[in-house]
Amino acid sequence: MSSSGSSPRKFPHTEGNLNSDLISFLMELAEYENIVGRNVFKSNAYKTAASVLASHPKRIASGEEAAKLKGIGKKIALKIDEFLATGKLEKLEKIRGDETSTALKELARVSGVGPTKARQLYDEGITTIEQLRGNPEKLTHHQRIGLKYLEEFEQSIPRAEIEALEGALRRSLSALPEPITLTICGSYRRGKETSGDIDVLLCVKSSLDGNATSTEDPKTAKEKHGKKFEDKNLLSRIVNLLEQDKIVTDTLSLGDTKFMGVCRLSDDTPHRRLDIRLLSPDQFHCGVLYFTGSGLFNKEMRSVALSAGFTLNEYSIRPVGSTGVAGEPLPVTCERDIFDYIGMDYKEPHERNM
Ligand code: 8DG
Ligand code: CA
Ligand code: CA
Repeated sequence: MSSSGSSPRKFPHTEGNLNSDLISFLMELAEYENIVGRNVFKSNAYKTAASVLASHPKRIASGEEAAKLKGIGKKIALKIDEFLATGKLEKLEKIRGDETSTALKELARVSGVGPTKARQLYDEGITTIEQLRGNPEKLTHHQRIGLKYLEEFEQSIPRAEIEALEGALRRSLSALPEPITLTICGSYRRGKETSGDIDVLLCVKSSLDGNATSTEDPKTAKEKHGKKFEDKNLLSRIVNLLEQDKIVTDTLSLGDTKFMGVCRLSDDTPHRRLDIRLLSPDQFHCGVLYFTGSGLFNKEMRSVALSAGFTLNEYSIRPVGSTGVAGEPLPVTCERDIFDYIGMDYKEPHERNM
């Protein structure tokens, strides 16, 4: 999320929600704190409050009532009171009229331009997208591609298009000699009707166990291979194949296990942001859990894990001893195992939309 920045499409779905006016002013403040204030902590506090209201079944009548909900503090309650009483927020009126804030927000629309880069550009006298187009030398490769497809990347992706793309990806990958499993995660896996980008997780059986020689202790083998794939070129072979098949059109960055780029289903559909991760079988389920999100759900789940004595990340779940040192990764055969370890009721992907 850090690299894509905050954009309107990230806002919770507010249409028809009883508190949609409150949610949208909270998300506007979250965006302001992220891009202009560069305060992730404050930004997240607003995002959490917005998400709490998005899943609240009743219309909020006062700040006091809102403050009773977990995730909404006193300061936000005061803003809710001000909004309910006057229909607006003094702070937001100021922000909207402020040229610096407006310029920074505008620049941060570009994929790859985060709060720091936006500020740097602004300090160099760049305040509009048009000026940015006239000064491409100020941008990295990623940011240039972000600028090139600015309007296309801002269009949300219908579910049916991702379904079709999933089929196209599978057909393409079937040309590889090694069997690969493909799971599209992110908002798509959470059942959303539209998505901001496409998050693809790939898993191959060719890594750790397959490559350790029979006399090698598996633990030594793991250390030696550093959890990387023996075939360092696998992901670039995959990307080449997707380019040949006219699915991938541009590369933003490519490593051994992570690809960020651009794809297109056909000449009639917009260019879309595509993220691909290559995971080994032992990392797969923690990876699927993490990349399914939502980001706020992950945050919540990690804190449940910590209270239960585990540390959870995109690769593994590990017990944390009384000394605070994390132990070896625990065996995981499905997502449910992870919920079981930490004593949390299993949630289907569509129940993780917070
Ligand atoms: P969207 O693309 O439709 O807007 O929503 P999304 O699929 O939920 O968001 P995403 O930005 O594509 O991220 C995919 C998942 O990755 C997200 O659901 C949860 C996980 N994730 C975190 N933290 C972060 C982070 O800091 N950056 C990114 N890129 N992903 C993160 O939990
Ligand atoms: Ca996504
Ligand atoms: Ca993504």
